[in-house]
Amino acid sequence: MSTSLGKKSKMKYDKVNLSKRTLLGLYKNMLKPRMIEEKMLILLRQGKISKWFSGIGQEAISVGVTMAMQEEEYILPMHRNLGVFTTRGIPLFRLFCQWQGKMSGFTKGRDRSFHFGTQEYNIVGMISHLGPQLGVADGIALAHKLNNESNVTAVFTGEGGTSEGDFHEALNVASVWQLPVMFCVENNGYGLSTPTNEQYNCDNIADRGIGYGMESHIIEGNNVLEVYIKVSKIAKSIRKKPRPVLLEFKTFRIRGHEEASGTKYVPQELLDEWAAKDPLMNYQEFLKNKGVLNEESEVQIKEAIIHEINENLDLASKESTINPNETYELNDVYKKFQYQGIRPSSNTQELRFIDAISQGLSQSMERYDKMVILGQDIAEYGGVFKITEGFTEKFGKERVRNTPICESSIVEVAMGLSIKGRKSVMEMQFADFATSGFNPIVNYLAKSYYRWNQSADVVIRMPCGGGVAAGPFHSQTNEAWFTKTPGLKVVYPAFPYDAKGLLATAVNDPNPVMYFEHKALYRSIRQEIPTDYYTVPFGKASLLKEGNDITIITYGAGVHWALETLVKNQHISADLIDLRTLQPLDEEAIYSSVKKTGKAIILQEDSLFGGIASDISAMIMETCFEHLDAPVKRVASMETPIPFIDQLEEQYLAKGKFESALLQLLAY
Ligand SMILES: Cc1ncc(C[n+]2csc(CCOP(=O)(O)OP(=O)(O)O)c2C)c(N)n1
Repeated sequence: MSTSLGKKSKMKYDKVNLSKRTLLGLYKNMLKPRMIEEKMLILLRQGKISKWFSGIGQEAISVGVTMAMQEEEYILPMHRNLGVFTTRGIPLFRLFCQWQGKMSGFTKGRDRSFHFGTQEYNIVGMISHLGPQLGVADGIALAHKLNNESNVTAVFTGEGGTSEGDFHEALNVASVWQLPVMFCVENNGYGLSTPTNEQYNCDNIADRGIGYGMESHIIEGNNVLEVYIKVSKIAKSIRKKPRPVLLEFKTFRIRGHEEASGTKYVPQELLDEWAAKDPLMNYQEFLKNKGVLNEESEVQIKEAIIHEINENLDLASKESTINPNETYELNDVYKKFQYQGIRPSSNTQELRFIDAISQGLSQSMERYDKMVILGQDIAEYGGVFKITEGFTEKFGKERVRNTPICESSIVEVAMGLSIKGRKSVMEMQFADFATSGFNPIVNYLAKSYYRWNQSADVVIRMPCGGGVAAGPFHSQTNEAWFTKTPGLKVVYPAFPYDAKGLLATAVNDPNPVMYFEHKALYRSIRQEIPTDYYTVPFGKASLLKEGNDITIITYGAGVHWALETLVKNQHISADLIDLRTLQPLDEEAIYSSVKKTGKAIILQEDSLFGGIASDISAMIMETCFEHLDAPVKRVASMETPIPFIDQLEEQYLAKGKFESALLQLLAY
């Protein structure tokens, strides 16, 4: 053991009424991560591992909290919480494989260090962005609450992470919904090089509890008995009376942020002061004074741990390195989904686009009695577009949940629900506001299955699009932000029939689906559609018109613009392809049509650069070059933000440019 007590210890352990077994258990559980870390520091110096975030000096928190939890309860740890993983009994072989990027780790070499979760041990690891897991803990806790399970969820963050919006959003949501979560803040003095007085401006982070209407406690984080006893008591009381509690653990980061960055910026007195409060050495001394531990048993315990470390490290090092295989990687981006075609019944009714979405959503809620809908103003008010009108009467407020204005947190809650096996549909009030939930969508939902095979069974409904004189923040069609991100599916219907059937499939699919619904179509497009439940497959475009001279490829409102143009120009013989889903994309439908017609025009409502039209154009060029009689043409909106007033919006939108571009290409 390299850490010494420095000055004489000031740590006080109150008289406790714990069994010898528990006292020793706490000791062994703290000793193991300490000894693993000391070994890792050696390997790091030898260049055998790439990075290490040390939790030395903070083990009492990981261990005390984990031992206060029940096995079936979820813990969401951070990068310094090795003690959570070891106390939960994860085999060291698997941990070492994880850090070495081997197949027997938890992410098949796809993610590093503690960035993984495991349902087997009820642990959900962090993503680099620190804050998002706080909201994920809310989602897990919500599922427990809805299931009437009296479980607590514990989630960790550093004091640096509390400055992120995710922290505020997650605590606020947990308080409003009274979710059984312990928010564990490890206040270790520094966030990378930033001291606490440059991070927040209040005495204690626990003081913020009052602002959230939440009980909070300050706990001496280096005193394992205090951590274990207090957290056990709090967890027990949460199980009886579900509610969130904010816990601030006072501790110190004794080593650098990560090993390469050092501690030069930390005053030596502080390091000395906290070295004297080392949680392990002090506790070891206490156990010896109490007669629970002696020199001989100490040596025995350490030898057993050294043996376990060396044996497993040896095994992990012998495992062969990953053999890259493209197909294998690609097959793990999305969870396998066996599409079940459910045919529509013969009963039909004429519905507007908006009613078809509402009916589809309602039928999915009937089909999945655990499915939850989340969104702003969606309960009694029925949503700003009235899609969920009448839903609370039908499904209850527990399943049709009004949320505070916190898009990030709600995406994270949806992720947490998925971890607990519940489907959810989130209504983004306007697609534009996805920016406020962007991080968890593209980093958490999208990457989770690839990273540790945890699917995000979430649909995000995105009311989008222009032509409604709503200006730059209520009119965007931002599908390109998501088609660019592997792991997401993107759906964009143009007709009531497809809207209803594709929404059913989106809910059935266990992968995260961005479901775009164009606001201008809501009340303007009607269709006779089946009344009962049915599905429409992803990745199958619809050929709306058949012709020989040109292929028009579009989706969403673009489909209706193209139809209008063709009605006006009856002489044009065109294939009109409505893509319906952008990810997966029906490449076959595009290629076979272009090979037949020899000309392709792609119409997209979004501004041109970086939109999906560019990719489709490149794909046609790469695949159908020999069949082309003209350059592929893209028609899109102007390269400006979308303006408010009619005249400017009309000028902006691609609609006005389509006809002339089409005629020009035909004449080429
Ligand atoms: C969104 C985001 N911003 C910045 C970082 C870089 N970063 C990683 S850890 C860290 C410090 C975190 O401090 P704290 O939350 O106090 O935890 P500690 O490392 O002290 O345990 C920073 C700035 C990041 N990973 N994510």
